[in-house]
Amino acid sequence: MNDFNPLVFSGVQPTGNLHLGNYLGAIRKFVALQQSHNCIYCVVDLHAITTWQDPTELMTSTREVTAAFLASGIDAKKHIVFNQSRVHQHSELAWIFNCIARMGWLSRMTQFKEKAGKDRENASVGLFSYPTLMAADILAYRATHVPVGDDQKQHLELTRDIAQKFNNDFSERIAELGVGVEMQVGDERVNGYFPLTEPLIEGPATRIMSLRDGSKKMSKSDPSDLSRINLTDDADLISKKIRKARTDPEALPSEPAGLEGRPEADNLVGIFAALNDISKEDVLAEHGGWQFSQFKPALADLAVEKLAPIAAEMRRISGDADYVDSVLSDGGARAGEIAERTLKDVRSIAGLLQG
Ligand code: AQP
Repeated sequence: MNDFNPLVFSGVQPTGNLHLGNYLGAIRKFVALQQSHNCIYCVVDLHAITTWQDPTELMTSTREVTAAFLASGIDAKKHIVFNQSRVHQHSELAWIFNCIARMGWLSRMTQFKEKAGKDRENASVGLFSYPTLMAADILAYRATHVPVGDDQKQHLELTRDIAQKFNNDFSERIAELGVGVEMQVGDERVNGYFPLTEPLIEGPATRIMSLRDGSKKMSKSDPSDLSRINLTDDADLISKKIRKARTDPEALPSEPAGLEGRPEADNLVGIFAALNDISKEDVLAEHGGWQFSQFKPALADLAVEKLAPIAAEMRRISGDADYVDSVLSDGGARAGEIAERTLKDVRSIAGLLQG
């Protein structure tokens, strides 16, 4: 635990269709955390351009993710919603972190290996250094908690490594300037400028898998649209995708242990649990022994019931681009003030002369 004021930060990339994995793994948690924390939610357009994006589509997607945040229940007045590129301090801090992070640390990032694929020489430098920008997103606000899906766990560990190295490398300077905060690290109380941010990864939906292949995560970039439920899909399409979802021939077990070795069944039970805010145990207590021919229609009804109102609200909000832009601009101004306070300290800590 650290002694920083609790603050939640997270981001979503505007890289195409938002899907059920993004919603259950991230956005729905963002909504819940608003009750207990101050929250900053960011549409990370600078992350998106680490792979090629058509500029017009990028602007549309940025507004669409913002509309999804608002339609899901994020309160942009009480909390902060903005797009990353408006707050230049993210890029400035990312550069400083590029000089803190080690090549070896970034070389171990599995997401880079997956996204770059075999043609690594041709990947952008930005894709390689993506995790240092993510660390900057979080630490520009000295955020203490980050709700994310399971796939981001390694990046969060890197964020902690960067924070710790910065705190160690500049410990004397931080103490001299009196800008540190006392925090617990292992058995010790230490003084540091950046918190060691905690990931919030829990519940039945930390990794929603593809509907076509239970070994792959549901993803925006999967070429098969049948692999994912998009937040904009209508009721018929949601039902069709669930009907066509790959399963095995067995009935559902009555306890979670019976889902072992059955990734597709496990995934559908996890989705049902997450949509209903109950555990997998509860789902199986009620539906154990059911064939998929019975369970899939029940899941489709539930998914439509939960997602249709969000899709309708998203369409309504997306239709008013001026309103969406005003939310982002207001959020960007408020985020920029906080980030600038951090950067002022960081420039002094690092010895970068100003003014
Ligand atoms: N399948 C998933 N299950 C649970 N959570 C997920 N997230 C993504 N996929 C799943 C979480 O959604 C948040 C936003 O993700 P992102 O758009 O910033 O990046 P991503 O993880 O790269 O998302 P995609 O959909 O998989 O995009 P592509 O195909 O471009 O790689 C994050 O918190 C993420 O964990």
